[in-house]
Amino acid sequence: MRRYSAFAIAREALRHHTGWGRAWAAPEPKKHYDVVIVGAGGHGLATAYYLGKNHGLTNVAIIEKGWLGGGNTGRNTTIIRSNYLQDASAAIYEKARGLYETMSQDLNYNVMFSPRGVMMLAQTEHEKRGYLRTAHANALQGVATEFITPERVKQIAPIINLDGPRYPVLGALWQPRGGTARHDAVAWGYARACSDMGMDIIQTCEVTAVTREGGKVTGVDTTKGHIGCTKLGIVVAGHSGQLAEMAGFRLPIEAVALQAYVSEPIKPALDCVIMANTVHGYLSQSDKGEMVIGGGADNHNNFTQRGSFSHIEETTRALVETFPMLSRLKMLRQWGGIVDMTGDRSPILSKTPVDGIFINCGWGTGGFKAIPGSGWGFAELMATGHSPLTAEFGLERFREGRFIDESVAAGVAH
Ligand code: FAD
Ligand code: PYC
Repeated sequence: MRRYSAFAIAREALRHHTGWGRAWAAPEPKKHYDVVIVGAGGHGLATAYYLGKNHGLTNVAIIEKGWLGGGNTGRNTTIIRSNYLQDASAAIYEKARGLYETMSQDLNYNVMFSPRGVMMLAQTEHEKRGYLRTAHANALQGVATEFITPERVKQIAPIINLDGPRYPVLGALWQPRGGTARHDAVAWGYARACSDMGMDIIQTCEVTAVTREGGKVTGVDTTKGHIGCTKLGIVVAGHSGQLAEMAGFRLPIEAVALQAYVSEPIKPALDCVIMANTVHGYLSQSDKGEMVIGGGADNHNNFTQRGSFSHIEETTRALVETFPMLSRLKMLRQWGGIVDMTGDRSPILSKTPVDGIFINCGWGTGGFKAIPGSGWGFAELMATGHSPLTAEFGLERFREGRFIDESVAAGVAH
């Protein structure tokens, strides 16, 4: 792989940019791999990357039915934070947040990590008590958050109206090193690094069946033929239920559309991320100047990857009391992604009833922030059979009633 650098940009500028190579190869599938990952979203690609980097496993294929990063990874609103309540969650999300800090250097790819700070507004007494509790838990977990006063909120985000008649701002849970990153770049950076390690990323190749023999995985049938493997990682977000069915087991997962939209670009007005979870809305401002806005998940199961007028109306109405300037903006475009929801709003990173098959799903509305930590832990689980990062997130927790309830920290209404 040719390294990207200031020197390389200068050199290419002098020769009309004719020397850039492909960022990743487009190979035909081989007959057999040590590991096949289904799904070239952030979690699938990060898993492959850490399988190679941390465990020396490079005979790996990542199979994607569309284009890499074209699922939720390329559709999210890019918020990164680790202010979760339970220890197991804080550990994996903080691991991920830490890896984001150095991801551009690690991958030699600018993922535009911007630790601009994330605040979750407290707009009811109940919410305030909840965030105070989270701030205390985070202090014990080594996650840097604090509960801040309304005055400090206003100082950080002057566009806010603290004194709404229904939901005045009572303070906020503030994570100064939370922020955003460019979502496509995260997928592209991992893809380039995986390809450089000799892994095969096979796009426009849909997995249609999972083959097994004597309770053990043997491979997958795809639209490009049968591909054999010793280990299989299923990392397909909203399609996890279908893949599990192909493999012969069931998952406690529902598929729901989550939508977002952006406004016309305006001059810089907001330099942090704000989530207003009581009213179901959140916003940040992109580098292009658009207000990036989202609300709650659709309240019915579906597989549509698009937005709806009712969602714009509902979310904008919820936000204008606290951000009156939004009422003056034109909205530009909207979209949706299919998210994979568990009952406790925590992910599943687990072995499965089929020998050799591992599942990584259930990130629901909040998995972008987790991509590097999830990839790190899931790769360790697949390579060695155990990872301290994923140990609490096994499928057996649903049978044993050991839920990891993160419905408040998830931040997005379900
Ligand atoms: P995906 O990126 O969806 O990748 C799964 C891939 O599997 C897809 O590319 C799909 O095509 C492929 N696939 C499916 N079936 C098959 C098959 N049969 N064969 C081959 N390939 C298959 N999270 C945050 O942390 N912060 C946010 O601000 C945030 N905002 C969001 C906003 C929206 C509107 C949405 C929709 C999600 C948001 N999320 C956010 C959640 C986050 O985007 C997801 O949790 C995360 O991207 C999931 O990544 P993934 O790799 O698991 O899934
Ligand atoms: O998990 O922070 C999050 C999030 C924000 C918007 C959607 N998910």
